[in-house]
Amino acid sequence: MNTFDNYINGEWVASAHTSKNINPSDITDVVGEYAQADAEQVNNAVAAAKAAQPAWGASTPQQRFDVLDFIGSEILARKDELGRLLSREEGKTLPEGIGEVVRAGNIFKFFAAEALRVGGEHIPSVRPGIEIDTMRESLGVVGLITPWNFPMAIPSWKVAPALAFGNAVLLKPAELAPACSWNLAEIISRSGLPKGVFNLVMGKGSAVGNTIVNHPDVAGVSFTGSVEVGRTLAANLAKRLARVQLEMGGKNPLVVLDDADLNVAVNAAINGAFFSTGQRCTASSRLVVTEGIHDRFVQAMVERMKALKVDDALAPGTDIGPVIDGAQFMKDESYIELARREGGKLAFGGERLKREKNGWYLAPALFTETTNTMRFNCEEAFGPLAGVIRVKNYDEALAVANDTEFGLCAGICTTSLKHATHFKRNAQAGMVMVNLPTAGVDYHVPFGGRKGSSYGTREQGSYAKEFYTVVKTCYVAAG
Ligand code: UN1
Repeated sequence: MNTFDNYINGEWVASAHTSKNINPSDITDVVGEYAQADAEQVNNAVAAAKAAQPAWGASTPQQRFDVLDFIGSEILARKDELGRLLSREEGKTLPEGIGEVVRAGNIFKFFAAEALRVGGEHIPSVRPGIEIDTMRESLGVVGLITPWNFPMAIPSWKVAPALAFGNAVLLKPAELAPACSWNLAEIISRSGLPKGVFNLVMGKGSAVGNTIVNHPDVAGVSFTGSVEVGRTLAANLAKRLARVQLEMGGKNPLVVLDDADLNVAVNAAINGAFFSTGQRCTASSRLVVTEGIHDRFVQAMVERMKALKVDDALAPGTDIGPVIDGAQFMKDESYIELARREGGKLAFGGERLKREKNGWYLAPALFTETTNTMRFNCEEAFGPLAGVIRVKNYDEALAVANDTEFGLCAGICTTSLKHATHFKRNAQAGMVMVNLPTAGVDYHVPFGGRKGSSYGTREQGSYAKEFYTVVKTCYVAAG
């Protein structure tokens, strides 16, 4: 069995304990054993990062560009191999896995160029004889804690801006899918980045994550994961006045109006609710449908769902791969049971599927006759489950869409410019999609939400620098 070590201060470091990374499409297939860092190793990584950061923070934009460009180029060149590894460890289909790797490569390319664009401003003072400059400096040592559902893209969209703006990094990937981050670390180890600037510390949130969060030398933590963990993390970081950026759950509405193109709406709903096994914080889990199109929409959804192939993520033609593991599978089943108890009508799916390989296969489930106040429509399940909520008209649809404690994405399918424009302005979400799935975003624009979905500044695009830099304002008396 292959064992994969942590990467600390430019060295591969073994740990006393390891954790098995299991292929959810075939639970007899172990991807590898991944080291679990202990507190001492995390502390060593923080010390290495702290020692290495000032020099990296003072490096030229060209040096940073070259390192990030190298990483991006290698990821893109190895997209098929890394995409296959991603699908094997996470369970999304091979085209989705390769797509995610390409996205990660492009993210590094984007931030390579962002390193060249860190400018400042020159502002005349309101007082005579004084000149003012604003500039951006690195934040310092940052902790990056990432989830299993985008094991290549999310580490990349945190690591790339962190390095581009001169920070030193501790990356803690999710225990369930560390292989992509390990490969990212291996590429980084050959990129010319000075030792200590990037450290990979794998292991449990309760051990590795907590040590990072509570370490006085970690200036900020960017986290993607659950609301419960995010809340505790923010409280702990606020106590020591460290910077925090959280991306958490969603209960994203996709509104379908009477005037929608039915085919467009069904494509958006199938993709948004069920692709990547529904394991996306951007998934469309609430389908808010006006009564004139409701029955046709449900019928067309069921027809499409019958044709979806749920199987091995790596098999050609698979539309939906397995659920990540047994615990998530049981959570999905408990939400299916909850929807039934709350009076939802199961229109399709929801049962465990037997396939050639022994994996966590779940038929995507669609519930109708649900209301927005059911717990099923309030809590994020993180599985291939969706509830249809029937509404009278656009006004009710908008009110239902906004009636949630989350606010990541909101989608609408309509051919009315008036409703699309009104929805863009009035949806209480960080991202709005018109005639598109709520999930699946570009890599060069800001990503983030409102209310319980996000906390802190936006990730990605040119907005990423708000988290990874600090602004300094300099006053100079000219004469
Ligand atoms: C996407 O929908 O393309 O964890 C990205 C998540 C999000 C990323 C979604 N942070 O699902």
